[in-house]
Amino acid sequence: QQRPIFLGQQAAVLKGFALAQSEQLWQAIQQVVAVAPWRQLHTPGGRPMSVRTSNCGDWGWHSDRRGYRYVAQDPLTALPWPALPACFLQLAQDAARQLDFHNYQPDACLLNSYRCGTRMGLHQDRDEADLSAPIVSVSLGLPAEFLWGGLRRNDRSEKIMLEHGDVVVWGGVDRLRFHGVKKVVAGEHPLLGEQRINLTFRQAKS
Ligand code: MD5
Ligand code: FE
Repeated sequence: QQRPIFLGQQAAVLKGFALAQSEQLWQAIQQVVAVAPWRQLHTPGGRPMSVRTSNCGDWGWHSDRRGYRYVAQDPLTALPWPALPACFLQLAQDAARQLDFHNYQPDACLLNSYRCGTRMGLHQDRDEADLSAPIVSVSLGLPAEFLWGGLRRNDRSEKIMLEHGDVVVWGGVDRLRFHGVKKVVAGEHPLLGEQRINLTFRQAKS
């Protein structure tokens, strides 16, 4: 494992950190979405998001007319979200530890699937109770250009290419940076096919 590539004081890319486990992660993803299928959420304003999502863990991130929030049950199936697979938790905690976040207990994992043309606009992640806990993001499949901004929407943003197996940890002073994902370019990944999947680990409650 190479050194972290720091983007900010407390945010860094761990290049290829999940590579050795990528087949195991892909198996676990398929088990999660067999129970909690991919779906397209709508913004509180009623627009469909272009990304497809699912969740696992105690809490799942959801968005609809009533707003953004974490819910314990999948609104699509009325079932509890699938448990966080052991390999997910291990990877998220190992990655957080690389940046000295030692008591990381993610209770939510959002899965995002990006097909060719899918993007995610600039936003902040601020629906979590404890904003001092880091977020860990794992990129798999097709590459994407990630936009890494500042603490204000209009601050300049930097472009970073995230590839299969890359893990990013965002904590502390860098936790509330604006960020987004540029349109994913068509391609075929040998393991995941025509998509990019991102796993986003959060400590949603307490
Ligand atoms: C993605 N997902 O590639 C990204 C990875 C989302 C989302 O942004 O909200 O589903 S997570 C990137 C992230 C999370 C928390 C903070 C910062 C970036 N940041 O301060 O830049 O699908
Ligand atoms: Fe985000």
